Amino acid sequence: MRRKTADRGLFELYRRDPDSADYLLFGRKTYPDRRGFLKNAGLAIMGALVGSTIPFHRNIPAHFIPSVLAAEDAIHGKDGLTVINDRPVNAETPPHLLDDAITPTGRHFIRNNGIPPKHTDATGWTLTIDGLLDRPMTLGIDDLKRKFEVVTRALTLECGGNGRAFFNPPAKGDPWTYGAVACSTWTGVRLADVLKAAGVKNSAVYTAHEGADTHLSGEAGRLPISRGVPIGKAMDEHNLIAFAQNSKPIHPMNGAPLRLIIPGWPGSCSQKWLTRIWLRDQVHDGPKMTGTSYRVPNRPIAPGEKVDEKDFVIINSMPVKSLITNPPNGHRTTDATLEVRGHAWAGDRRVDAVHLSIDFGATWIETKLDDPVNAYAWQNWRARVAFPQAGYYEIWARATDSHGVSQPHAIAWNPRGYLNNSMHRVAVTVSAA
Ligand SMILES: Nc1nc2c(c(=O)[nH]1)N[C@H]1C(S)=C(S)[C@@H](COP(=O)(O)O)O[C@H]1N2
Ligand SMILES: [Mo]
Repeated sequence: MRRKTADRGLFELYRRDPDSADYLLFGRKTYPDRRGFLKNAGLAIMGALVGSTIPFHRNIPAHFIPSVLAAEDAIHGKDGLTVINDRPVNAETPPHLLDDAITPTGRHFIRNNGIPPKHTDATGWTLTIDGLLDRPMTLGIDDLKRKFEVVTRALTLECGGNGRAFFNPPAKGDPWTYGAVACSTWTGVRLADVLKAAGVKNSAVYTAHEGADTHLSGEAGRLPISRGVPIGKAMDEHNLIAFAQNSKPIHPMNGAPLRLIIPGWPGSCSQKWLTRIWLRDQVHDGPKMTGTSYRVPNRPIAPGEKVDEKDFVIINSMPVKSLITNPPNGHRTTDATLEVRGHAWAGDRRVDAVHLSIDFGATWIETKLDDPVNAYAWQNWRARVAFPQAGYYEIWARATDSHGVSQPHAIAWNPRGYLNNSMHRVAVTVSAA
């Protein structure tokens, strides 16, 4: 039982089975009056979460998640994020807080698969590049800065599971809604430059990334996640080995002091707390590379359909998508016109257009779409929308990529809840002035 609580956080426990979560934490079945008595392990866990003893713990109701976890300053240096899991820590950003062209660090989502390292000092941190290379090397962060050109770029990072919460039947995993996406600026050296200096052998086909975080089980040497990309993608000049986020040291939860940014592909390729890049002669088979992790069926399937594991393929480029960052969902106004704005991105592609509808898709309004500030940055768009009369409206946003592919209405369902790029909808109620 202890092990169960150690492996999963409160959020996950309560999502799966609230009564057994109560049993684990409160040491007994839920009573009809819905009050519990936190004791021993449960009390210790709850205390650790809130960072203090809980004098009135006897009054805590069943199915209880401390509200401090949902409070704005629950994670130091983060601002307004919604915590969706505490172990591992996972937090997303409400769409209206992603309104900035460049995402401030405080609003960059957090997606952890394990326990972040305690020590994230840049001094003494090393990155080993080994495997199928002519010149394997171990470099400090100062070595990277000295030996390679330092570049700064705005790069979009989106979790492969963003939008999972809307899958029906539900998909197992963190229930991200809209906000597991961000576009901060990242400063670092090009992964391609470093690999070229190390001399990639012809036999190398895939990278393997390792970080300093630890597995939830606490087992020494067991990695929570280690993904990689094909050499072709690895050599793309837009990938960075980054040591700064928005011109400051990287936030500890976003991978300080060193991380990969592989833009356009699932966020999971962008290893945080980076310690090693290993060049392999086969598709990497590290944790979360195999089975159904970050993989989707190789053909469209019906919601809930069972698919053989051999028919799953690794996700590469993320699909075209957009987000409405103004107005917030549920906006009420007496104004007959409104500036609607947001961002759009399309994995390895560019976004060619973003259209809005306020009549449930009958007609579409073209928005003014900016070029990306650099390749792989999301593109900002805006439009002035006029509402014909008072009433309830939904604004729908639909981006189209450079290959003419648009966002769908319906989710392309898959068992693990990846790649939901269905249109973002925001409710607006206009009342007479
Ligand atoms: N070492 C390590 N790197 C990691 C992860 C992790 O758990 N450990 N999570 C990955 C996933 S699934 C995503 S979506 C991105 C999230 O980056 P962020 O937390 O900075 O937003 O980091 C990736 N890199
Ligand atoms: Mo992710």
